[in-house]
Amino acid sequence: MQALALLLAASSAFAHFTISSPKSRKFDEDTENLGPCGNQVLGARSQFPITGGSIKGDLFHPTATANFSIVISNTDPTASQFGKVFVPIDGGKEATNVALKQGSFDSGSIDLSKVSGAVEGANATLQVVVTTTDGILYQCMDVTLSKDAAVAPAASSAAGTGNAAAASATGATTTTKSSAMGKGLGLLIAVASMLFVM
Ligand SMILES: *[C@@H]1O[C@H](CO)[C@@H](O)[C@H](O)[C@H]1NC(C)=O
Ligand SMILES: *[C@@H]1O[C@H](CO)[C@@H](O)[C@H](O)[C@H]1NC(C)=O
Ligand SMILES: [Cu+2]
Repeated sequence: MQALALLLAASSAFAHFTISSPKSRKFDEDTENLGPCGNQVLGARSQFPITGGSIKGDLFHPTATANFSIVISNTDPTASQFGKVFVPIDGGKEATNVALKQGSFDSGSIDLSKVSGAVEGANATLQVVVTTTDGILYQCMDVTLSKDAAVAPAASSAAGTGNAAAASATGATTTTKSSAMGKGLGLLIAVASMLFVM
């Protein structure tokens, strides 16, 4: 039965949260709780639009709150540089304590045009800090700002709802449920085969 307890503990820590766009630094669920950036170093940069971009990801916990911050820098920002400038979403609101639900999430449309230093060609690092049942988790994305970078599809911005992140999460619930079911089934099979051995 000790093996079963271990198995259950391992499955509940699975993934925490991931970022799908823009490209994030390496994801390691075991170090995602280490700030800044889940203990990952500066990586390859992708292009991010100055206006109309968004940060997308997947949450593997029922609920969480998220802070989305940006540091305009050519080098890997230090822990104390993050959390000073939050990306403006929904017409200027700072993206702090954004409520997320399990499944896909989206920051909503980001307008960096009034952020100091956010000019064409500037390098920056975005950090998403998620507070959830197992603590505070970090993920970073290294970008180069560009007016020409592809803008997020209009559907994801959910303009006017005041909570783009929560609103867009509903659409993806089914996917998450089915993958959770898949995980549950896998666990059941693992448990069944263990009982068989015993
Ligand atoms: C998120 O930002 C808010 C507002 O600045 C701050 O009070 C809170 O401590 C931040 N949360 C984390 C986990 O950094
Ligand atoms: C941004 O970073 C890239 C390498 O990641 C570098 O080649 C480029 O010169 C930097 N841009 C600026 C404006 O410093
Ligand atoms: Cu977790």
